[in-house]
Amino acid sequence: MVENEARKFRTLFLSDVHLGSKGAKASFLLDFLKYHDADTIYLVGDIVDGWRLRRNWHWPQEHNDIVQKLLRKSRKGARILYIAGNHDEFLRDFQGTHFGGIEVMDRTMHETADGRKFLVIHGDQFDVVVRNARHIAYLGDWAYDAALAINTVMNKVRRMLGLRYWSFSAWAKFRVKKAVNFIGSFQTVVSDEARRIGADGVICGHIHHATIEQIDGIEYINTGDWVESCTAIVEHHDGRMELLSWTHLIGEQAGFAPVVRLDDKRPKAANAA
Ligand SMILES: [Mn+2]
Repeated sequence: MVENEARKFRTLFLSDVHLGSKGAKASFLLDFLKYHDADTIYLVGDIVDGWRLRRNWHWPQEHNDIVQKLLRKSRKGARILYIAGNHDEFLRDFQGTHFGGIEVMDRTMHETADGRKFLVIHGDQFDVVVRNARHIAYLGDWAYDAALAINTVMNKVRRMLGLRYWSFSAWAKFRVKKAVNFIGSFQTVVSDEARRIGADGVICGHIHHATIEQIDGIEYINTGDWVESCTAIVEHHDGRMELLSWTHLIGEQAGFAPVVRLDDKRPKAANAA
């Protein structure tokens, strides 16, 4: 049936699924993966919520199904790259290795069909820079590098102590009134990094706030999440980037009929992380 055929893109970017937590909208993502395919798939961090799994094992069949679905796409020829996030940072110890055909790394560069270079990174690395942006701008490059190193060490120690990752997004959400400013700071800091390494843009996740926008000449793209907004970024075969929102797709494109009933458990629209 033509209407049920998957849409095939050049690249698909997903992040912040948080499998292993009760918040993961696994059935929506399963449905999305059924109707959306790509030559290359980037998992942009926090796909598995290791921090939560350690405390409270929550792994229903649907979460397994997503892993199986991705592995099947890999077997059928899709290249899958898994960029580690802070919730699945255990993967950072396995950089450069392969799991069932899935390549693991901390960051990478993606080149679009029309030749633009995008830094692909989860984004938690910049939490500490965001918090101390003013001081670091004043102190310069060495403070910036030191801040990144401190953040890594601090969270490694927290992990050893069994503490949760210090989450920028949770912190920003806690300070609701200022959240928009923090999202703005995050976007600026991550875009600065893309500029620093000579990229045209950046594709990240982490703050659960999907968008495609220009920030001082850098194309800032955030994949969003599958906890609240259920969003993904796709690259068309001509290099054009598009933000897909599953809640919009199921509403507007009857051809992609969802297999799950959505009447009573429709996720909220995208909002500030
Ligand atoms: Mn994160």
